[in-house]
Amino acid sequence: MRAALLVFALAGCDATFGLIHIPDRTDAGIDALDAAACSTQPFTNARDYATGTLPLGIAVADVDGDSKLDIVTANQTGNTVTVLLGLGDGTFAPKQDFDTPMGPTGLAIGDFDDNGTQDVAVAELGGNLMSVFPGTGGAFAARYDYPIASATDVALLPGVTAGRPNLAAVGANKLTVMVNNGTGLFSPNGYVDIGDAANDVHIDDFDGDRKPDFVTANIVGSNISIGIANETGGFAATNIPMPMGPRVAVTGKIDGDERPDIAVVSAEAGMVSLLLNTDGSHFVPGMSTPVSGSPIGLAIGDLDVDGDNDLAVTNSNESKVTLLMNDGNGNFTQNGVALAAGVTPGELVIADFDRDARNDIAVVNRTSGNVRVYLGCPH
Ligand SMILES: [Ca+2]
Ligand SMILES: [Ca+2]
Ligand SMILES: [Ca+2]
Ligand SMILES: [Ca+2]
Repeated sequence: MRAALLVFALAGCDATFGLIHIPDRTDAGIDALDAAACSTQPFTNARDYATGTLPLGIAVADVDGDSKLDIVTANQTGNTVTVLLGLGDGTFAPKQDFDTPMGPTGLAIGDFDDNGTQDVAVAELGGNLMSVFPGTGGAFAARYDYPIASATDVALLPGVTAGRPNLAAVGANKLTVMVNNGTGLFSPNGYVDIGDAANDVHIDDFDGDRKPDFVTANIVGSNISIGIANETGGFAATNIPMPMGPRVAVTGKIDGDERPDIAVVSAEAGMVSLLLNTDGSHFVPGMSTPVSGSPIGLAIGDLDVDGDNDLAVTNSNESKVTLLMNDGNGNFTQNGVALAAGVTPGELVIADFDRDARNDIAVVNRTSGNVRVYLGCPH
């Protein structure tokens, strides 16, 4: 597809100015160039899309219901949520911004009121608020703001109340469960004590009982908290020490069995660590991989189409993204050269934006104030 567009664009220039030489290059020739570039770096085709100022959180969903994935960011000093609507070919329309009250840092997307549109929940560290934007299919109805003990990040707790998701907001040393009343309105239902300065929360079912469990990465505590859901809607939480400064803990199958494992990135220690799920309630340390440049973002997904989960890490001080490839057993090796990012790359996500069955990567560049999207090869 890219080859065809390239030829068309060059032909257009020639017709207008009559000066630009059209290379005698066939689609097959361009495909060969693509293949050569792809052999050393499987994510070659990067584009930037402006967001609000200081984008911290990023999430992916089909916000406007056109079956094409969209990107949403939480912009702390911009005090906005940016929506980038996907065009389905790996490119995105210019941003639309929606105002938030108090400096958003993290977000979650889901259909909270079960009306068929994607809604957005935003954690706002600046005001200890959680705001909910009911989706109208590309835009949002009037926002609801919920005071909360502390909110740095928020995640969906799926299917708890009549199929409608609850939300788990984390900040400071608390996880707050926000219970959905069934219409997309939420009320707090107590706290779970977790490690200090929780920066990130992810949800998975670690013990296979179909009740969603959580993991949080806690910067000051230098630990992660794993919460296993009990029969009464509460959680039994355990803190596990990690290398200094954990920022993000993601979940997914890593070591070849069916149980979800955990990968953690620690910025000050410069380390990606694994915790392998042995029986649903016990985790053993796996391989540790040093990563330079104050790594603050981590995403999990299959980056080389071999069926197992790989990792993408942002090296925030080095303006790049490092890819760690899984051999299927939880042993990771760095793949090729790192991807060039903008200034201070932070959180990132892995998804297939151009619908070619190869995963792509989107990263927020905090200082640049944009999202860089890399398409998986070949294009
Ligand atoms: Ca869409
Ligand atoms: Ca909805
Ligand atoms: Ca569970
Ligand atoms: Ca793709």
